[in-house]
Amino acid sequence: MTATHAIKLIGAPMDCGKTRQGCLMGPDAFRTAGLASALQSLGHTVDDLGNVAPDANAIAEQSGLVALPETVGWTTALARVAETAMQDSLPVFMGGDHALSLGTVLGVARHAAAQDRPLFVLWLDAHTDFHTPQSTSSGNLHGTPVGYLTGRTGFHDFPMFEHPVPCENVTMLGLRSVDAPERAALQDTQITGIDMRAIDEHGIAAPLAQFLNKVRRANGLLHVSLDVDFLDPSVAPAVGTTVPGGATVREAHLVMEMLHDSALMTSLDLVELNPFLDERGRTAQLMVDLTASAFGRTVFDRPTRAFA
Ligand code: NNH
Ligand code: MN
Ligand code: MN
Ligand code: MN
Repeated sequence: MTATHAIKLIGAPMDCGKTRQGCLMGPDAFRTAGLASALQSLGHTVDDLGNVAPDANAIAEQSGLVALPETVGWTTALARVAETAMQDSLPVFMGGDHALSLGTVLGVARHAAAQDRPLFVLWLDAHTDFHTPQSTSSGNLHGTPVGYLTGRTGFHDFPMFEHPVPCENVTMLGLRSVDAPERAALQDTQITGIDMRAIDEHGIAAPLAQFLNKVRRANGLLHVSLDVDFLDPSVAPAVGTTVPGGATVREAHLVMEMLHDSALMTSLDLVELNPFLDERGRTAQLMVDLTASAFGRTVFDRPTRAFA
């Protein structure tokens, strides 16, 4: 009864969303760790489209921002690829740093608008990534995609985000590093932010179930963005911005298993994997295993009779 998907793997070796380099090797690490065969073995059709390259543009560098023109070039290219892929598949974007979500969600949102369906976003991350190009103090544009996709002002160098995702359609899980300007801006929004303390106290399943019910009731599309630093650095060291106290292996798998059971996910980003920082490929392997969970892998087929 499990639905099979036509999955498109799309490499986005984007590395300009921050200064520390290495995420450009992400797509090949996902390939080497066996992402395609893991998904195929679950019965899905998998097509690896290779890697996207950024568009050229005439935007000028801007002091205080890291690689603005290149980031805009990736945004326009990825939005186009994402919108096209959504027409006949479930795209999995293999990053690349989190700035790639500026483009992927733009394209997904265009598709959702054309289908006249609401878009929901699940952000799995230590960080809220709610900056604007004005509010960021690091200048790292990987800290801005949620600001962009919810329609915050200040993104005038980027393509217009025509159909912003309503804040009440965004849920973040795993938070434990939020900058003061982000915190202040988030106060005035309906974004649901579940931090690690809330997960410690109440578990990760309840807020996720609540969010998934909301997506289902609205007949929404669901974009999931998985930042490696959602995970605790002890199990996922291959990321430039480690923050202690992250999700455990089981918490992360449970999220993915619930996503699979819901059958609601329509697109997925795998971001911030920096293979240069990995230990014998363990982070890449965990990310592949988590993705497999989101597409139906279980360790044990439960007898439906006993659990019905
Ligand atoms: N908020 C910080 C910044 O804007 C950190 C963002 N880094 C991330 N986001 N890794 O997921 O620079
Ligand atoms: Mn992020
Ligand atoms: Mn992060
Ligand atoms: Mn910041």
